Amino acid sequence: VFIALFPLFCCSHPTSCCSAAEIMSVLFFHTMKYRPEDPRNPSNDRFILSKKQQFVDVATGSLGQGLGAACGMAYTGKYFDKASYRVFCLLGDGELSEGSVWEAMAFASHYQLDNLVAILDINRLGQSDPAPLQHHVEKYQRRCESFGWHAIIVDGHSVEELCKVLSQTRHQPLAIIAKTIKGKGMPVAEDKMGWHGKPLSKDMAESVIKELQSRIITCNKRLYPAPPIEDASPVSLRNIRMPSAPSYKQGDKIATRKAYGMALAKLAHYNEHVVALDGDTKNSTFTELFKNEHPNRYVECYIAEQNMVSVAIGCAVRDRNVVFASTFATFFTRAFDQLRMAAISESNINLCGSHCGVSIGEDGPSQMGLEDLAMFRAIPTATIFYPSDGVSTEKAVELSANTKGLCFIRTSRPENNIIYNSNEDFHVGQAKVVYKTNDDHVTVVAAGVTLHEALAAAEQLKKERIYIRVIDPFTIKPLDSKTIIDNARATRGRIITVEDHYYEGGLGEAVCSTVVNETGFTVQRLAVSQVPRSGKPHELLRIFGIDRDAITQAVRKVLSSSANAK
Ligand SMILES: Cc1ncc(C[n+]2csc(CCOP(=O)(O)OP(=O)(O)O)c2C)c(N)n1
Ligand SMILES: *[C@@H]1O[C@H](CO)[C@@H](O)[C@H](O)[C@H]1NC(C)=O
Ligand SMILES: *[C@@H]1O[C@H](CO)[C@@H](O)[C@H](O)[C@H]1NC(C)=O
Repeated sequence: VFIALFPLFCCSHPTSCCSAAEIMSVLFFHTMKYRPEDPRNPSNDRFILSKKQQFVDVATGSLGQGLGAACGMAYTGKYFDKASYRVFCLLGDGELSEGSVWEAMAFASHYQLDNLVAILDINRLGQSDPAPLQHHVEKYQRRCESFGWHAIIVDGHSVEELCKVLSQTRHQPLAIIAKTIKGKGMPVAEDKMGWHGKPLSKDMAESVIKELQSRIITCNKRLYPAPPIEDASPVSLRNIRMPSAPSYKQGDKIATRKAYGMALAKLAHYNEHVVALDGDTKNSTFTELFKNEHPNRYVECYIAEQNMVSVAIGCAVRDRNVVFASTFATFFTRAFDQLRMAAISESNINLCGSHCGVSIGEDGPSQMGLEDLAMFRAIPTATIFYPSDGVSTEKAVELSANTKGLCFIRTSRPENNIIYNSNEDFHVGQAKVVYKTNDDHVTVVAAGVTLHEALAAAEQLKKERIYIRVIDPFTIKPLDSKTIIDNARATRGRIITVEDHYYEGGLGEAVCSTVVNETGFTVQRLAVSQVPRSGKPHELLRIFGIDRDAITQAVRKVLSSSANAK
């Protein structure tokens, strides 16, 4: 009955479903072990429908991402949960042109994910053209084998063959290469181009349903899936707290990227479900410090950032782990589609991007994160932490572990002073006024290295009896609108923002949109205006107009133009 009716469940893409009807039936009524009345049971086998429809654990629809998430689930099952559940991922042949699929294939075999099964629905056709390998199933088999998988070709419409191969397990991930016919069971559409994503007309649908119904044989045997082995223990990820306050002293110097690695290692001592992923940058992001202390909870994802984000999503599914994935901030841009889909999946993942901005110095423009704030600000479920010292970085890690949705922590390479006391309280959406007198003329909003430049500018201007207020937003999203507006009112609406990011989409634009309705406010923005080059960090801050001198000049200019306006 299921085989007959599955195509009708997905009315928008009937031909895509027809090729996979037997596969779905065998999986759900023969192979998979689960409690249908308890779909999120931690011990259930997992299923990911990568080829287009939305299913339980992760949203798909943007092709090529399902297998990476499946890898995260299988890695969790094998190495963290050490449980018996298996992970099944159904892929289309069209999506096999995505490079991210092959990043996942390499990951799965490297970590010997023998609890992972990929079923490739080779139905020959894509949306506007046949898939490049058409029905050459042996070519798919060779590709899978060369990636270290055990690959078996089957007739994807043979229930017997599917039952047989899906029960196999080896010490390798298993690829079932299922030769199928797109639109199978719909005579007008079978193996024909031009039917992708098209519903049948009412008449055609009726005749197809009639034909399918005639094939249903009634028998008294009730099909019921086998129950899972209940060996995945329940996990609580609530209220994950640091065991003690930060141990920095005023006057210490540390880069926020290093403070991040230390904080993550510290948090993991307190909670065994904190795990860290990195893409071969661990001695730059400082997740190396985590790996040294918790080697079994560190996952090296190698230089495959898209897959790293998908694996993170998979590890976080069903609240099994608190996941932190780190690389240079700028390399998350190539995983923007995965991040966007993480929001749709309501995934709870934490990301740390190091090496933001021109202040990284000599490594040059290709390594500088200058678009990351714009990208993360555009994601609805994202929270963006931009800590400016060791204390606030440690607080950002702790808050991130307890905040739903995507959390992004932006860290910097240069060493800077500790500015906060260890007992300072931090909250998402709460800014700090870090420099203030009773006679301030301008409010400066800055974060990371530019906050330290703003503090230096404040000292410099004080000598000229020009007083400024300096605000550390702590989170760029949500932005503490009230603190910014209240303080800027005290400086007659004069605001200057300074950021190590391009003008578009960063801190300055965030501040502009938060004060948009205030009358008499002016916002002057300092940011990076062009593609930068390599150089010494302080030289680059000067050249791109975001250092202490640029701030003092901007303050003088704002004051002289408002004096002229009177
Ligand atoms: C997309 C991306 N991810 C990460 C990095 C950071 N990174 C720079 S070099 C490197 C190692 C490169 O190894 P390999 O390709 O073997 O080059 P080689 O050993 O020849 O230097 C990494 C991870 C990068 N530059 N780009
Ligand atoms: C990371 O380690 C490698 C190998 O030891 C070294 O060559 C490289 O300079 C290190 N990178 C950083 C940023 O320390
Ligand atoms: C500005 O005012 C408009 C109209 O009242 C309102 O819809 C919007 O939310 C306000 N924006 C901000 C940032 O306060």
